[in-house]
Amino acid sequence: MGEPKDRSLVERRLSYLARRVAELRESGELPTVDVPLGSGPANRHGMPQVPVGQHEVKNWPVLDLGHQPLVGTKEWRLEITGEVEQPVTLDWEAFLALPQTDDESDFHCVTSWSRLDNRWRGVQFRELATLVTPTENARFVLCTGYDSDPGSGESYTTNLPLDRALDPDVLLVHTWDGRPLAREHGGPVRMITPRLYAWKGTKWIKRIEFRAVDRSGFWERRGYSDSAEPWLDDRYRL
Ligand SMILES: Nc1nc2c(c(=O)[nH]1)N[C@H]1C(S)=C(S)[C@@H](COP(=O)(O)O)O[C@H]1N2
Ligand SMILES: [Mo]
Repeated sequence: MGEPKDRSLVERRLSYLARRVAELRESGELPTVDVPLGSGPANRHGMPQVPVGQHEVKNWPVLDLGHQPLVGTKEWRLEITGEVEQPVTLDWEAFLALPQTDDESDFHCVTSWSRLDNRWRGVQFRELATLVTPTENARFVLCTGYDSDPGSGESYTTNLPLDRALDPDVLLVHTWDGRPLAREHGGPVRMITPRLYAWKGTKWIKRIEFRAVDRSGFWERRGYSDSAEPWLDDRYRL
């Protein structure tokens, strides 16, 4: 993956995981030696490829709220808004006209399966951030999908720290393994968050809101973690 173009974004990006580990160690919540962060060879950010409490699967399970919206590329729009200088709504053509990134990364579902070495093509989240220019107040991101919970009618949403969304492997993908991303996996476009649990990656994505104040999403309001760090076993709200 190429180097990001906007230096200020890069400078603002903090090593969130290292900071959390340091904080937890300082407070005595993590031992200073032999932390069981996971197993397997180190991935490219220095963590064991299979995080603690996860196991590898070879298939690709489908998880949704019981509603898989049918969104054609003609109707699909992505609204990027909130704490930004230039809000924008992209259609399919405008989205594909942005710089495209190929990457291979892992997928860790909080229900304990991990699917390793997925081949993706899409647009880096940080490319979209550069396009809209987050204000200096922006600290969090809230994403919304085209799907909703058939029971409550509530849209799928998920929140994550902006620092983590700016990781270079956070992509809005339209292609998996050389083929268009299947509807059941969130096609035409979904987000992926390889360094956070996979629920932070909104399928059928329709809206990205930059925010000064964090706002919990669908699963986060039902007990899941706002931060969702796989190597810290950070699954549930404490
Ligand atoms: N819009 C939307 N995004 C979503 C979900 C969902 O139900 N709706 N499920 C999440 C969960 S819990 C996981 S593990 C992954 C599952 O992606 P997959 O079905 O492609 O495996 O998508 C996440 N993103
Ligand atoms: Mo999940």
